[in-house]
Parts: sequence; C-alpha cells; structure tokens
Amino acid sequence: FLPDPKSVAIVGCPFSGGQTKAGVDKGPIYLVEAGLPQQLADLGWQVQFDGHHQFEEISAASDPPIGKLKNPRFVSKVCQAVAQVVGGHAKKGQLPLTLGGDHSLAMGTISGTLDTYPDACLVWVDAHADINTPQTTDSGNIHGMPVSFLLGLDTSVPEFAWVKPNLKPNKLVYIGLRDIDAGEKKILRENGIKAFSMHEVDKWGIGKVVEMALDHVNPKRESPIHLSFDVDALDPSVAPSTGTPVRGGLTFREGHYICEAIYETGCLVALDIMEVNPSLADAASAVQTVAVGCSLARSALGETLL
Ligand code: 4U7
Ligand code: MN
Ligand code: MN
Ligand code: MN
Repeated sequence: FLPDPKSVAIVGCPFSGGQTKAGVDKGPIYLVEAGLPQQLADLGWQVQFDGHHQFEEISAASDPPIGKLKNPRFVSKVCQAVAQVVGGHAKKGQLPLTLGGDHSLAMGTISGTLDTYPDACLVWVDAHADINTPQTTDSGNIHGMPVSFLLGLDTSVPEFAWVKPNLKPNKLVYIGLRDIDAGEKKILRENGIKAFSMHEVDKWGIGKVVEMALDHVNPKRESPIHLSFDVDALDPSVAPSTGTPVRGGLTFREGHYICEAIYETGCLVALDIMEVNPSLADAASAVQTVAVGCSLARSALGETLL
C-alpha cells in the first residue's frame, strides 16, 4: 500500500483529556526526544516529524460532563482534528505514526485510516478492550471508549456524531486483554468480536495467537492494517510508566513479536503508540517505558527483519 521509498509521518499528540492522570501528554515529547525520528530514518524510512500538535484548549468550566463522559467536547474536538491530520498523511501515501497521549486519540487516528482505506482492519493491543459506551462506562474516562464510537454502538451523544461508524466488528481483533469490564464482555459477546486475552497467549503462544488474529481480520493478508498499541498491554515490569497498569501482561518479546509479525505482512498502513506517561513511577521506569515505546515502533517499521 505504501510507495517506495517508505515514508512515515510522526504525529505527536500531547493530549491527556481522555483520562484523569497528568503526564500522558508528555509521552510524545519524550518519545521524540529519545530519538525516535532518527531511529526510523536509520531503518531506511523517509521521516517527516509533523510536530507536537497544539490543541485548542476547552476549559473544564465550559466542558461539563455529558452523562458520565469527562471532557467530552475537548476529547471530541481533538480527535476530530487528529482524524484530519492522520487521514491527510495516509492519503499522501505516508504511514502515520501517532504518538499519544491517551488512547481516546485512537478515535481520531482510526477514523483517519478508515476514511483513507475503507477496508482496513484494526489490531488493538491492550490490557483493556476500550469498548465501553457512554452507557456502560463506570469511570467516564473516554480513553476506555474509543472502540465503541468507531463501531457506532452508541449514537446518543451529538458531540461525537462526526465519528463515522466505519469499523465493522469482524474487522477488529484484540490481543493482550486481561482487564475487561462486565459491560464490555457483554458487548464483545453480542457483537461476535474476536479477542485473544492473556489466557490465549499463555495457551497458544504469541506466534500462533498473531497468526489466528490475522487469519480472522485479514485471511488473505491483502487488506490494510491499522495497529493501535497501548503500552499497558505489556507487563508493568516492562512498561511501568502508564496510567492503568495491569499485572500479567505481555513480555518484552511478545509485544515486539506482534509488531514484527504485522510488519512482515507488508499491510501495515498506520500505527499508534499510546499511553506512555513519563510522569508515573520513578525516573528510571519512565526512561525504560519511553525506550520500549520507541523499540515497539521500530519493530513495527521493520527493525528486526533480516
Ligand atoms: B486504556 C476502564 F474501568 N475499563 O473504562 C475504564 F477499568 O486506554 C479502563 O486501555 C480503561 O488505558 C483503560 O475506565 C483505557 C476501567
Ligand atoms: Mn487503551
Ligand atoms: Mn489499556
Ligand atoms: Mn492505559
């Protein structure tokens, strides 16, 4: 799908409004400061660093909750802008690499991808399913809901009416789940959405799980793939500095294997590295988590291919 030489556009999204912990907005700045653009150039990619996008603030005072949703207007505005930016790069034949920021941003990135590649599939790597609706959410944090908006499961909030329900349940697959709310389990079941939790990773091994995941969403390995990677999919010993860590996660190698295997398909058209929060845990943990975020991105862009 991508022209040769391969070209990547790095979209920094210093945004934290989809959840309540400060610091996740610093994620993209740290990832870029750690040298990610140059690392990708060293892999042979043409790299455009598209900057850290400055989002027009909507003050909390003028953005009261809608139902349980926190910062709804702000999240919506930012994601709509991100959809434009990501879609614009994709339409130019670039691979947009979005650096979060919290995972609500994926509402924007995936909207941009699907607008460009309507038959794209989505591989969502996360400890969480992020498929709560405005009705099922307990926390009201929108980073736990982007998938439900992309699927069009709930259209009751006019602020999010711009999100086209372009994602079909059979074009979505999860890897790494281990903390799913009861309401989310029901949604997964009722929509027949394929998920490989940590139980399946233990049972089959990561190689088989990725093969089965791709067989489900992309059996002929000929449709475009959007990979949305929440670093909390990794075990907290591997990626400690993130807002919602859950023990029992992917090892360093399992996480990287997913990225490598998706690169190998030649179908990757967009990548998100989300939820790096350098302000959480200690300084050494932050350095470690940022380094892991960079190396996941490198793996997804072909680093370990011989
Ligand atoms: B993340 C949660 F209740 N499900 O909705 C929620 F457990 O992007 C967590 O994956 C969401 O980090 C986590 O708030 C969102 C909670
Ligand atoms: Mn997530
Ligand atoms: Mn998560
Ligand atoms: Mn998280």
